[in-house]
Amino acid sequence: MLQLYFSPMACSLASRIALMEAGLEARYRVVHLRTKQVVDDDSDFRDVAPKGAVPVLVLENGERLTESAAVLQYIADLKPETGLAPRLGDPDRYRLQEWLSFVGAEIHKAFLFPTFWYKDDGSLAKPRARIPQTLSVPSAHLADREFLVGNGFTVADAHLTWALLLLRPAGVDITQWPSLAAYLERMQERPVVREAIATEMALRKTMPANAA
Ligand SMILES: N[C@@H](CCC(=O)N[C@@H](CS)C(=O)NCC(=O)O)C(=O)O
Repeated sequence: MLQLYFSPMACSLASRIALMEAGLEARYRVVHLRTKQVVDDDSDFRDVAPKGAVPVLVLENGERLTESAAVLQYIADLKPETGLAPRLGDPDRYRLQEWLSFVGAEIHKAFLFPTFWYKDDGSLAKPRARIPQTLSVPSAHLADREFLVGNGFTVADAHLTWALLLLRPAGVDITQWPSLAAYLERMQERPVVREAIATEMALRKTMPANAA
């Protein structure tokens, strides 16, 4: 069975959403990000993942896959009929990768990650200054679209949904971008997305010293 190492409401939420949208069973293993402890057996997460970061997907053959963009596409490709990713060769596949990279680099690492992990000694001013320009891109794109790519929900939507959810605790009010706020509401109306968030929010309450 697939296994997903995750931490409640971390970027691994997108992988949980993808697995659930694909109807794939998985064993979900909680990682405490600050202590790097795997909660169910007290083992050291760094033995599984030297990067020390979630998500990690353990494949059926035992190999471990990291990096959200890769994990999300792998999950989507296990169930191509769900349309969670355009098929290889479809030009929209590159649009999907474009959005996965954008969310991972320009939103997650550019300002979500520093906001959650670094003490604000003034060093967050520059990452924060980038937020309006960065968010104006998906905001304009979604002004007349329901989804990021094509006409259906893809793993890029799972990734962006997670990032938008974390903006509020990061102190960013997304109602400044009405199309993003409306998009987030739409995504949260999806039963799977709602269930995934509820599961992880409940778990998060049991791990107060965890991050992100
Ligand atoms: N580039 C990676 C980033 C993964 C990442 O930074 N995960 C965070 C949680 S959102 C994490 O586990 N951080 C713990 C750490 O870096 O020590 C990806 O997109 O999957």
